[in-house]
Amino acid sequence: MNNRLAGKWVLITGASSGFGAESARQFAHLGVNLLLGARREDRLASVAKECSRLGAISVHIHHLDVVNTESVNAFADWARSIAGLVDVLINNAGGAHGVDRVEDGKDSDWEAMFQINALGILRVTRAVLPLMKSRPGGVILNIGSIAGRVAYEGGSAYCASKAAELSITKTLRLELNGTGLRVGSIDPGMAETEFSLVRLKGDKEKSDAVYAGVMPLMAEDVAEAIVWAANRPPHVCIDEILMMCTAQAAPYKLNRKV
Ligand code: NDP
Ligand code: 8X3
Repeated sequence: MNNRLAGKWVLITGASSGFGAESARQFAHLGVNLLLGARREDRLASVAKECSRLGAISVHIHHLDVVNTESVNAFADWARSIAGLVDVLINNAGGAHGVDRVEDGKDSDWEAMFQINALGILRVTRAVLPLMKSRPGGVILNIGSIAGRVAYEGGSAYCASKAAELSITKTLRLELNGTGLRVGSIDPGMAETEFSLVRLKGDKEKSDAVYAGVMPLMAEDVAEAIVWAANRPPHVCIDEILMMCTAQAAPYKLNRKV
């Protein structure tokens, strides 16, 4: 693979686990500079250590809560003070909270999902765009989901927040036309990360059951798609990638061998 990213500045939100952490590791192999954010700074520090070992030119970490505008703006100020610019922005922070049907839904879960998955992308992009506008060839990749395209029972607010992500991505694609910046959405199906543990409020047994009898996507598979999309030549924009494990033909159509 041609490496067009060596020496570039890559900013990843939600880099403390799952797709974000694995993308950081795979970008590190290409010799980039990394700016990593999330709420769990101890986890960020371990990811940073690995990335340095794997070949990143430099790795910088900072607390980030995408729900909080002050935190997002402070993060962007920090990125400006260290790097001055950003070549690649990966809006990955996100997740699901709960599997309730609408009739039993909790305000706190609904609000968390819209805050993190939809408004979080808007806040981070607004704050980081000024660091990218002078960088034709820059890339913004937002992490969506099959859930943003196909609704399923128990997924109302998560699916809606990911549908919002896709609309935000398409809006940015239009608004940034002519700047040389590229914008795309990477939309995976079920993947084994901490996602289900968070969604099921820490219930490990239920979380393990989500992946029982299937070979789901792994963080490595999704990170490969993210890095590949970011590494295209400047005249190529990957607008959307929809990817699922072979056993999953739709969110509700899973071939389990159990
Ligand atoms: P993980 O739970 O492993 O990772 C989620 C990441 O998001 C963590 O680093 C977490 O960091 C961060 N995060 C959550 N809330 C916030 C916040 N308020 N501010 C900053 N960071 C936050 O799950 P995945 O890696 O699977 O999820 C990554 C993305 O992929 C999410 O957008 C998710 O919706 C999406 N996705 C996941 C799929 C799956 O099946 N796993 C499939 C399709 C899409 P911390 O807690 O330290 O803040
Ligand atoms: C996560 C994939 O199918 O659990 O976005 O909604 S799914």
